Amino acid sequence: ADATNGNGNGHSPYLEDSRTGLGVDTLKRAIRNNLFYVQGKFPEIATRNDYYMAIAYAVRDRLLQRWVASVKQYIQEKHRVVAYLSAEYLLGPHLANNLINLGIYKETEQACKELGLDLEWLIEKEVEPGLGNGGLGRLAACYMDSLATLEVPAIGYGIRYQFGIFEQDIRDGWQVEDTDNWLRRGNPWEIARRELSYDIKFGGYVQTYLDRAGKLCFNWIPELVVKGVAYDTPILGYKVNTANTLRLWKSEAPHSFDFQSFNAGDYNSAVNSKIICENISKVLYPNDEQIEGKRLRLQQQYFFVSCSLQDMIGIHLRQGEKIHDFHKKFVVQLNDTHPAIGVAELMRLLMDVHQLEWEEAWDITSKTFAYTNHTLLPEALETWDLQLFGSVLPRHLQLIYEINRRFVDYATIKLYGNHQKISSLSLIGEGPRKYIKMANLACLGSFAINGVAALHSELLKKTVLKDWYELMPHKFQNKTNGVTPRRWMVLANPELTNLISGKIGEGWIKNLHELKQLEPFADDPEFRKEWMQVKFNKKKALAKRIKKRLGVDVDPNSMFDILVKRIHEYKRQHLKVLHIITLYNQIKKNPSMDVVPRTFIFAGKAAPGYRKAKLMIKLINSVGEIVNNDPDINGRIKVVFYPNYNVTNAQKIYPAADVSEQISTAGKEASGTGNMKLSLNGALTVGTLDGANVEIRECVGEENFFLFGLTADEVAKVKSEGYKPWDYYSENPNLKEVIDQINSGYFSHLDSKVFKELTDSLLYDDQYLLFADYQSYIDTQAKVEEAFKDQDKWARMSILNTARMGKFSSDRSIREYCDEIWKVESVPVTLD
Ligand code: Z57
Repeated sequence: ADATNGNGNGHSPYLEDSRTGLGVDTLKRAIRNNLFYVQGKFPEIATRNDYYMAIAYAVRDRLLQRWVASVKQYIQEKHRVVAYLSAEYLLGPHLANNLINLGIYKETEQACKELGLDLEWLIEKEVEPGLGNGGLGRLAACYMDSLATLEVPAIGYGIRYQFGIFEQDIRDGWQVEDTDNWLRRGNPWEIARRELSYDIKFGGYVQTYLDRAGKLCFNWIPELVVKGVAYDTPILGYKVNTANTLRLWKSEAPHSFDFQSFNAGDYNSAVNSKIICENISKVLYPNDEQIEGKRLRLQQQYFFVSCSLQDMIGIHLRQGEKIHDFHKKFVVQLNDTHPAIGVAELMRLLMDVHQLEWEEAWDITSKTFAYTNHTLLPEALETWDLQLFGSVLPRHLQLIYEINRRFVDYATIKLYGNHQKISSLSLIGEGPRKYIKMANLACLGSFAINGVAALHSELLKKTVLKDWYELMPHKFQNKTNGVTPRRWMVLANPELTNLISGKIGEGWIKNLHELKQLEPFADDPEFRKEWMQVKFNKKKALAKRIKKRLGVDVDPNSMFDILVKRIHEYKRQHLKVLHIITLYNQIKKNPSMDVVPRTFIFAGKAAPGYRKAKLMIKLINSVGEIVNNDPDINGRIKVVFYPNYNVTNAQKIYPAADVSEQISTAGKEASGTGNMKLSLNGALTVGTLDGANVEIRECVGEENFFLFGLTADEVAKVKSEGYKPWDYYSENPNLKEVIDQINSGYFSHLDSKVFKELTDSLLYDDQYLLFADYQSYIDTQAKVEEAFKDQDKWARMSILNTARMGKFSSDRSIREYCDEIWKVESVPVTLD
């Protein structure tokens, strides 16, 4: 029967076994078998989740086949391996992505259909693993996809949080948080490796002693030992056999857990200690670009980094290699400073466990690590109170002191005693309390340091890492971020994918530069029509979701103006609100004016402890309530706050965007990646010259980009001359009206105090220069409106925009990392 499946995979339908075959009938058989043998169910009583699981396990079998082949290949041939260390991986749902990468989406859809199932409906059932906050965690996920697609041997290491990023709900306009119990229905995508575990020490003290040869030795006697257990998730590349490993660590009480000896049989404290151990990987800290300085967070960082480094050393030694060659086997990428403790930990492992001398240990360590910085916000640079640090990691404090002593000696000579520079470079900060500077540890311990967009990398060298750049210019590089076109186009926007592939073939999915071939079609009226039709359908689908979730009617013919990202003052969601109120006032004064109907869509989470960010959400919703229900407006502008922004929702929002809002204060957004996803999906950007916006504009052409606002240099200048927001306020009647209106309680049932904290900061001490950019933003939005009136021209701009996004594939980013930092090569994997 399978002879007619026509799946085009080149697999013989007759020889397929139900464990690995890719044909429709084989998949059908696998799904039916799994329902019975894995879920213990039959169709009459199977639930939606049972079917989801049955399909997931069918897909997993096919992943495992490739995963085992990849591991075999890597072991036999002893390749150099990338270890990506990240405290966050914001993966998004697995099922549909794996179907695409396996090349069996259509076949599975058909198999489901023949079983009376709707694949899309089952895909919607998946609870996404939200093991990250925002851009940084999502970047790690895109990079795992590209590493596998480029067939690069790589392991991603991180933490298996039992609770990921909180779920956001909106009540009375305010954000409320709910826990993310993502594992409640089980996780078919991971495999627990019970046998793969490491003991991790915390607290206590360090004994020194002389060994028989008279060498000074260190013995760390911990107060607490925790076991880290590996949970592996295969990450399959797109239409290749490479399946890499994402290895996440779960904390548990150690097996040698001996409550006889140290708890004297005290059951309660034994249970208590077990809870303390399990707490370490319990929950993701929900801050993006904001540090918390909590003991448990430091424990999390050390926990996963120590597990990972011990694991790498184990892999290396089991291959019969020498510890001295560790840096030749592994290159370890630090995703921000969260895993930077690895520098001290590798020193400890090499010296205290593997008996190397300092010089050799340091030589290996400083050839192993490379560091990616993701922020220019000085307040986001991670530091740890020294006392707290010493109480969690006493041995590492000693090591950091010694690393620093040697470094300061070197720097003193190099810098001829320039004390200010030396103290800025020191790993230890002095103030009312001493603290450890993690960025400095990362810079010193790494052979390469990179920013995540061209502008960001330049600003790093001029500002936050200036002294490091002057001392070690050879370490500094740029690696502009990218996003995976598999998830962000093929999966999120199959309609546009088909339209594109129909014209230029499918090569662009692996080589995004090929999108360039679309350019000529920007002038083809028929293609424009089809392009806009896809956009319209995606807008209709989103409108339907908005209606269902929020009860708000939005018109898919209106311009969808989209601002979705974490809520933060520097990202300036409140600047967008000032624009909306300005527009509202214009219409109120002249209700018959000719206005382009717009739907303003916001989404994003605020860190639970970030009061102003939460207030921004309340402001958006309050303005929405007035605007959406004002008869003078008559539905011409609508404001929507779509709750619980996550990967799943992002996949629905990006394809429906006409306008992409990228309005951070110049010099504040390191790169941005949502800007890339939106632009790839044909949205036109309204943006400042910040982060990767600069490069996006260069690629799409300035005539296809709505630029506004001060440049990073101008921002610095305005600040140095003393920014006076009050002047802008008093000199701009429209701006004044908007602020006064918010303060009058117009949007808050006449309660004039609700938003005071926000408006006060805008009026008196705004770090983010909203008022300085206000008029420029308003003027630019008027141009957006004009442009949208000419739908034919808009279609042309939109097509060109997509056609010119080739640079922003994470495949390009990863290739650059491979060639210029990691020095690793592709290793094709064959199935036997
Ligand atoms: C985070 O998501 C980012 C930077 C950080 O320092 C932390 Br902590 C979390 C983001 C940047 O804000 C984005 O501009 C950037 O695109 C992203 O990291 C990935 O590089």
